[in-house]
Amino acid sequence: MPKSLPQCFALLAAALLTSTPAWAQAPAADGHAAHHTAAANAQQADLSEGEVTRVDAAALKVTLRHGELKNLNMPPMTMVFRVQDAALLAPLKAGDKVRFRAEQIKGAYYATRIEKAQ
Ligand SMILES: [Cu+2]
Repeated sequence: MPKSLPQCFALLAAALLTSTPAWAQAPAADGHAAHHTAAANAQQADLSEGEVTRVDAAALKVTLRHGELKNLNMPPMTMVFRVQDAALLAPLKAGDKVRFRAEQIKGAYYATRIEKAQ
C-alpha cells in the first residue's frame, strides 16, 4: 500500500517532535517537572540524597536508603543500585551519607555518580 507511506512518515515525524523536548526542560524549575515521566526526566542531572547501607564492590552493587528520586518518580526507600565501575564504590562504606545520581538503564537501576555528603 504505497499510498499510506507518506502518512506513516508524517506520524513518525510528529511523534519525534513531541518527544524531543525532554532534554530541553529547565533543570531547576522548582517542583514544576515533578509529575513528568521517568523517560522525560532521564537526562536530569540532579543529585538525590541517600545513605549507604551496604557495599558489594565485587558484584558492582550498592544498597542505598534514598530520599525521593524525582527523576525516576520514586518515593523514598532502601534498594540496591548497580554501578558500572567499582571505583565508584571504593570510597564508600555503610553509614556514609551520599548524594548520588540514579538512572534507569535498560530496566535496571544504576547509581551513575556518587559523592559523599558532609
Ligand atoms: Cu528506590
